[in-house]
Amino acid sequence: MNIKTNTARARPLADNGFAGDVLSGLSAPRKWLPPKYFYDERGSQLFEAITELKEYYPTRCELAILREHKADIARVFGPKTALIEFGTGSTRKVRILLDAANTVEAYVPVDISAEMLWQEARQLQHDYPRLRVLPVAADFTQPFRLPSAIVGLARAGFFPGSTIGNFEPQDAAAFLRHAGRMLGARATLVVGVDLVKDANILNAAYDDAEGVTAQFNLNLLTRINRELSADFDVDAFSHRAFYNSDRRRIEMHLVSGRRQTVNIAGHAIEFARGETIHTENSYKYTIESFGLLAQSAGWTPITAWTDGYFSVHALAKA
Ligand code: AVI
Repeated sequence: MNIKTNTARARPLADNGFAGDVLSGLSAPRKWLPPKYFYDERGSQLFEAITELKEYYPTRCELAILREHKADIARVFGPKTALIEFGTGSTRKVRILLDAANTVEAYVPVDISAEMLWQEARQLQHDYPRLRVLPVAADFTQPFRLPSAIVGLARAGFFPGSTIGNFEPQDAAAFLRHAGRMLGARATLVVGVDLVKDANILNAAYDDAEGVTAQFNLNLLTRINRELSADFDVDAFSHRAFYNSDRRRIEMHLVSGRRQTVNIAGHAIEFARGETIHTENSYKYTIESFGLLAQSAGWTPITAWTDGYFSVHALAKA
């Protein structure tokens, strides 16, 4: 056990979600932190910067696939459709589909970060005045209430960005099942999925020459320092990312450069030299392996568009 409690200053582990998750992850035999905590304001800016890097191909490839096949993708939706986007950050990708799909009558962006959601929704409503834009501030991985204004419309889901790759495969299947329940019978779902490829390309995408991904990873420690009164010496940790070909995933870790003790919310966490905190997995699929995953979750693969690097899948309810 490498967590010690200073009872005078310790706060209970279940104090709040962030503190509880950090302390339980860092007290596990193999230390880990949930990747959802990357995205504070600075982390979101750094992720945007990652999407512009020459090494980070997924965003560029997905945008190009959406542009090239937008008419075919739009045909999957059918007449009088409500398009529901799970985890909308920016609306850059959905705009490509909206421009091609004149059968989409309502757009429901769902995101936990309410401020960005309202801002993007307001701008989209301004740019698409005939579309009903109905934002829902919610955790898209949990059941949420869809707006009553979409009653009577067909439902299509949109989950771009290969965010599904950040879920463990069984959680990805659970998410697809949940999306199926939320969307209902005869629904369709368009999902962006990154593909298995040469390890050198994958390694470079997650360990770029400018060190932006390193800053993104290390920012998690800065956030813990700020929000949980911790004393991580951020310079004493370094970024490590590599493709684990057995598990078909990129792993990101933060490596302790020396033996050290870090205090977090009154708890002392010991690090050996070289010990790592596992901060993210980014699973890669083949067209076939993702199709099988979708089938196991009650969806029928209809079409997949790909450039060999990235893929966009259309699924229909089985
Ligand atoms: C958000 N997600 C799909 C990114 C990915 O590629 O797994 C997060 C990321 N982590 C490092 N670079 C990008």
